[in-house]
Amino acid sequence: MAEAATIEQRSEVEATQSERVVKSTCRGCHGACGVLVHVRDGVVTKVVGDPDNPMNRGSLCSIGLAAPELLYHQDRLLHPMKRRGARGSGQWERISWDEAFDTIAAKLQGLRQAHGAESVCLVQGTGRDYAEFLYRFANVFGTPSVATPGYICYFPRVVVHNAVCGGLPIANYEAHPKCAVIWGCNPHITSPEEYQGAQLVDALNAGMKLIVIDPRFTTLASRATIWLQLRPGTDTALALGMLHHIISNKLYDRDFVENYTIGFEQLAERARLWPLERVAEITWLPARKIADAAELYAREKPAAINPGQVLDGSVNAASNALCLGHLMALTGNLDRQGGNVLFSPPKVKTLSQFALHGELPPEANAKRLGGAEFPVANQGMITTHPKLLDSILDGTPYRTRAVLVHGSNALLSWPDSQRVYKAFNALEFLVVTELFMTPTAELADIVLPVATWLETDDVAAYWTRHGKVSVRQKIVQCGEVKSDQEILMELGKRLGYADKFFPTMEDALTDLLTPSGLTWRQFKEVGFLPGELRYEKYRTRGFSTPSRKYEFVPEKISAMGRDPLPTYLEPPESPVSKPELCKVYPLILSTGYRQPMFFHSESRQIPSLRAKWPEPLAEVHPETAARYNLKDGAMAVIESPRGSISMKVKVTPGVLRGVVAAPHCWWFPEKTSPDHGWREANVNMLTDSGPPYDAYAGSVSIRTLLCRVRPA
Ligand SMILES: Nc1nc2c(c(=O)[nH]1)N[C@H]1C(S)=C(S)[C@@H](COP(=O)(O)OP(=O)(O)OC[C@H]3O[C@@H](n4cnc5c(=O)[nH]c(N)nc54)[C@H](O)[C@@H]3O)O[C@H]1N2
Ligand SMILES: Nc1nc2c(c(=O)[nH]1)N[C@H]1C(S)=C(S)[C@@H](COP(=O)(O)OP(=O)(O)OC[C@H]3O[C@@H](n4cnc5c(=O)[nH]c(N)nc54)[C@H](O)[C@@H]3O)O[C@H]1N2
Ligand code: SF4
Ligand SMILES: [Mo]
Repeated sequence: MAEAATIEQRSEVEATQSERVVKSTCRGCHGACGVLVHVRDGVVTKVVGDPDNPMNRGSLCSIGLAAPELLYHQDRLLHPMKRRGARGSGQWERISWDEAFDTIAAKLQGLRQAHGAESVCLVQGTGRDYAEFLYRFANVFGTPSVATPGYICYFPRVVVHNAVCGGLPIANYEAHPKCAVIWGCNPHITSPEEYQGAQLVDALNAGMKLIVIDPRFTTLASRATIWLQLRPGTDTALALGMLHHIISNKLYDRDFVENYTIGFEQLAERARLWPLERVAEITWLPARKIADAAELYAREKPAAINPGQVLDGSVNAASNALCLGHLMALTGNLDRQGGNVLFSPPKVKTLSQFALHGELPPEANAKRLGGAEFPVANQGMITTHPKLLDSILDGTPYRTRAVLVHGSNALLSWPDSQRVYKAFNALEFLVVTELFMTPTAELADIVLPVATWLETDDVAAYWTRHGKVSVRQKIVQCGEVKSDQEILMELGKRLGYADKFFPTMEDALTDLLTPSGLTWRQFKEVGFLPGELRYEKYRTRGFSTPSRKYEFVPEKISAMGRDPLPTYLEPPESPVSKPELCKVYPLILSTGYRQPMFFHSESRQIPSLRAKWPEPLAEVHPETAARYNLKDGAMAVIESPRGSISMKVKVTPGVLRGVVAAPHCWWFPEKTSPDHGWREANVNMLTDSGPPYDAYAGSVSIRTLLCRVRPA
């Protein structure tokens, strides 16, 4: 009975008599929706949206609403486990936390002594609020190896935007832009990084115009003023064409360009190489439509650009970020209300402060796998997956022998799954900290049961750049689970670094909150901490760049020895770059469109969510279907030079002709064999982890490649 409920900001772990409601923050995805968690007799009964939270104002998505199903799922890991049989045999034995920690600590000590700290790699999946603890552990232990998807997701744009303007500019939906460019993105479903879908929807309802750049007819495309259905992987050419059009037609903001930027002439010269006719040929878009989009974006002010991950998971990752930054700057939409804003963070420690980045000795830092090759990834302290696989399998430039995974179902989400499988089998020691026994966890020596967000105290949305943090509270405890933060702190202590890790989680969070002057307990009362909101800060203090201006030719990128101006490379596998291969694999495979009820490989075991989307659907255009004899609802085999998978066909006029759009990370937890069907419909069986890579960030073309399709 919600009416009788009292709202408490306190975390209570023991059972109580009546229902209570606790404010917290969801972490079913990247978003940070405020929630009210209803608890009766110590049991979470439901999770609803918090109307007072400015991020979501009461709305929640299906993943958030299903949180109690996740929390109490019968298959959750509740105790540490040690593998008994061979890797992947599915034979496990329960052990105590003491035994687990002692075994891991002894193994890591031994490896460090024999082969150096760099023989141990820490792995994290997508951005999560424990990144600062993971890095702290790695830095204190002395390994430069922290492998994350950051090189194909988010960090190319973070580092590049930081070079051009000193921060990451975020679409300011709250201030209702007049126009938004949704660039390979589905924010109302994905809330990627800083964005909250709910705010975008509000802005749309207030009359915001949309330019949607997507080979698929998405829900947002259906509301677009202009929909650019481009050939997958050609975004950089499109962006260069838009830059060219805006410059050559003098549609740019002269005041901003003259007073607050440097390098305009060089950019103009580069852009001249990209006349619309050339761009039209590459992108398969009509030149007139590109011009219309450029004009709409340049004229309708304020306007915001909302980039998706397709721009990062590309061999053009850095160029894409350069182009988008330049579009924002040229049109004067940078750091303007309703444009793309450089939000000031709330007063908490930065990730690098809390993570003690300064503790990692320079000689260890210099050993980062791929560090010299990929300066942008190196600056983000990211080891790329391909370089880690090379290190494990080939011992180049040294051998990685142990991996500690915190939140990655690597067999599903990393490029080139067969190679990941080979590599994980070749490891001396693998620890996986997980919610469920995933196909990746099945390969581990030790599996540690992790807490959900309902079982974790945390400063939520810590790593994002929308300028807000909010409280996440430990409300219940299932089995013996511990949060990633607690696990990493305890392991740090067992390795002899008690001085670097805190006596309790409360102490750690109070330390993280130091600049705010709040203790963790006080923060729980406050619940929400915004940074200072100020627009057009450049007018008084310039941009945080070496020149204090927006840099069209960023000095920091030049200093990395990379071209500071954007250029377009064809995807490594495309009808243009590989015409011979295209005769055998004639279709473009676009991987990884997000489904609203699954976060990557998660939720496939949650009944209410799986019922809404029971199986993976490969989308093809009716003409493509007719040509390859594919029937709507029938199974098809999709093949690339690397492998073969099966998915159900969805015939829809909404996808570009000649393209197969397939979701990523599909596995089948219901299959009781220890591989849980990870090879069957996993799109990364088809992707490649080999070169070419983005020369700045080491990204791979994980979302665009060639394939062929036939009825199963
Ligand atoms: N082909 C293709 N591949 C892609 C993509 C694509 O579009 N196409 N997208 C890429 C992108 S952008 C990203 S970011 C990556 C994502 O890749 P990952 O983040 O590695 O995603 P998952 O493989 O789903 O792994 C997450 C795992 O963490 C577990 N988990 C959930 N919460 C926690 C927690 O709090 N602690 C711990 N320890 N575990 C937890 C889940 O059960 C799940 O098994 O995938 C990439 N892979
Ligand atoms: N529900 C849910 N939410 C998520 C995730 C999830 O797995 N599920 N993953 C999270 C993560 S880590 C990330 S990085 C974000 C990603 O989130 P987004 O970037 O918002 O979304 P995606 O669905 O990956 O891709 C958006 C659109 O890009 C289109 N697209 C494909 N190829 C191209 C191309 O070459 N160019 C252009 N312009 N468009 C293309 C696809 O058709 C798709 O409609 O979502 C986050 N949120
Ligand atoms: S959008 Fe993300 S944070 Fe918000 S309710 Fe859904 S899963 Fe939770
Ligand atoms: Mo991502």
